[in-house]
Amino acid sequence: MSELISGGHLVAKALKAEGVDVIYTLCGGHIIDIYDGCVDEGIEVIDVRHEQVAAHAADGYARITGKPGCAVVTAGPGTTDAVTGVANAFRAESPMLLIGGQGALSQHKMGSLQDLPHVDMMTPITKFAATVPSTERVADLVSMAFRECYHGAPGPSFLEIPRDVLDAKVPLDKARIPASYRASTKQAGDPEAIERLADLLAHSEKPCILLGTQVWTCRGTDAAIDFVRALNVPAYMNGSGRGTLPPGDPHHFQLSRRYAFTEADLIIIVGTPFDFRMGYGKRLSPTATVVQIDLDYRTVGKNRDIDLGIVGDAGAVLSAVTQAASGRIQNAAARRKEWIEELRTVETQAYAKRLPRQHSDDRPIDPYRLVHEINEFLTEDSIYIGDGGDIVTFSGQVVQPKSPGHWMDPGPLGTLGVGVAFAMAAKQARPDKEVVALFGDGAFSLTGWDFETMVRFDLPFIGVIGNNSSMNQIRYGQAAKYGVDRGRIGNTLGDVRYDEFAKLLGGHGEEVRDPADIAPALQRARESGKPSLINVWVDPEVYAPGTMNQTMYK
Ligand SMILES: Cc1ncc(C[n+]2csc(CCOP(=O)(O)OP(=O)(O)O)c2C)c(N)n1
Ligand SMILES: [Mg+2]
Repeated sequence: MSELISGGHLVAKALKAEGVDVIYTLCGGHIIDIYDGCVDEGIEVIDVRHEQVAAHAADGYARITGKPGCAVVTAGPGTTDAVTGVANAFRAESPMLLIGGQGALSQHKMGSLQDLPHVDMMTPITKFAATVPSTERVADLVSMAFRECYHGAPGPSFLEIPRDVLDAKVPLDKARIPASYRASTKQAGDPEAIERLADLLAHSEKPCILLGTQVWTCRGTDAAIDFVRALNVPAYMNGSGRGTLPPGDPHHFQLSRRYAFTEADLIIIVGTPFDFRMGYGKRLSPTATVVQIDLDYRTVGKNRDIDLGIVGDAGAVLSAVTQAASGRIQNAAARRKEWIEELRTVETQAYAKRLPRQHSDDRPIDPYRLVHEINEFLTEDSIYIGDGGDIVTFSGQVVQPKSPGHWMDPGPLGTLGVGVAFAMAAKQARPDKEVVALFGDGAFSLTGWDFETMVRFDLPFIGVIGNNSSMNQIRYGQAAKYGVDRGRIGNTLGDVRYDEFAKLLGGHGEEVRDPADIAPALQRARESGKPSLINVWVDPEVYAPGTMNQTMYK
């Protein structure tokens, strides 16, 4: 007779087949058999303090490793707690699998402990959500859920496994355990469209390209670099696409984006939707030729008319275009010298205008000074994470990751509380890297208890709290609308010593009030080799330009 195997052990085998080597979890009686399977398969179990963190960590793991992340949570409140993390991954196009427990099938609709309609709840925020109907199908459905994560633009999947299905044992030879079940996802785009884009590039005097999140998702960094260099195209980067080119690269531009989008004759948007971050496409010159490249057919041409749309993998498409254009581009590329110089002038002027703020000696500390110090502190091996409101808006302008894939922000859901989870996943997946996270005090408080998990698993990172004792990004809008007094309702936080909190939990902590102390404190945190929090008191009366313009609502 064939060996018997339980559902939890089948989950672990399927995770192993997918290459997943860690799960993020918070325990519950419904899911413990999965842990037992993980022991056999050598899969690490990282147990966190809140299920939201488990789901964000799975999202972060996917971003860092290029493999799907996995979070395992118990039925009912375990699963509802994880909803925000799944939703964040959904908007950020991050492939992850959430496995939720469920009451036994034999007690279906009887009011079992922690029973909820999880699949109904998860359906609108996942690419795939299903119940595993039998123990034999456990591994089959896990691999199906992973495959669904990669259909079009990636995203999360959800599976609930009823307790009796998970705990039951079936003969190993009756269980389907897929081992090879995925097609290549690298579509190079329609060859005719590639030719057209090559032609547009050959005739363009003032092209520019925006390298979005999918450039990193598709691991298209080298292709993007070849493209901008071979064709001499200035590049802007957003989301996880930041860092595709290093700061100082002749094709790296950031502060002149609005100017470029107004003046360019050809704008190529790669792997980022026309959502609020792009002003829904409204901020692009109406006379420019606009080309959009995306993994998802549904994203191309949405919210704004385009001249050419290409569905495909960012790296594969850009490589094909570079190849198609080489040979016919020589003069065209040389002609762009002036355009590049024009943008560089705009860029340099914008930088010079801000520099005094970045060097400000003010007390309380000007947030520009804080983010400037952080930017100076980052090395090629620092993964930077931003988690907060106004303080992170400042950092978006000033902090430049030095390497591809070294920038993490929540993405278009704008979820506060991703920071500790992303730090956890980044450090665990890439112990050779340094992790630097900037938090708003409001954002940190949402999921900050998981600092303890970082201590417990010995995952050192450098955490900085831009502490203004407020939910400042919201306060600005309230004060503008209702006046300064009424503008203080619902957005005030205490003067909390997050450095003491870090020490209480076994980490390193320091408080900074003087801007000259920021750099030495960062250095000491680096040398401490511990999870750390530097509590930097920043001026609550200073707001980022993006917050003052309320651009996120426009
Ligand atoms: C989970 C979640 N809740 C609420 C919001 C709305 N929100 C956006 S910015 C912000 C203030 C954040 O405060 P903090 O992290 O201290 O940053 P600050 O703006 O003060 O620099 C809030 C509450 C959100 N984006 N996410
Ligand atoms: Mg704050």
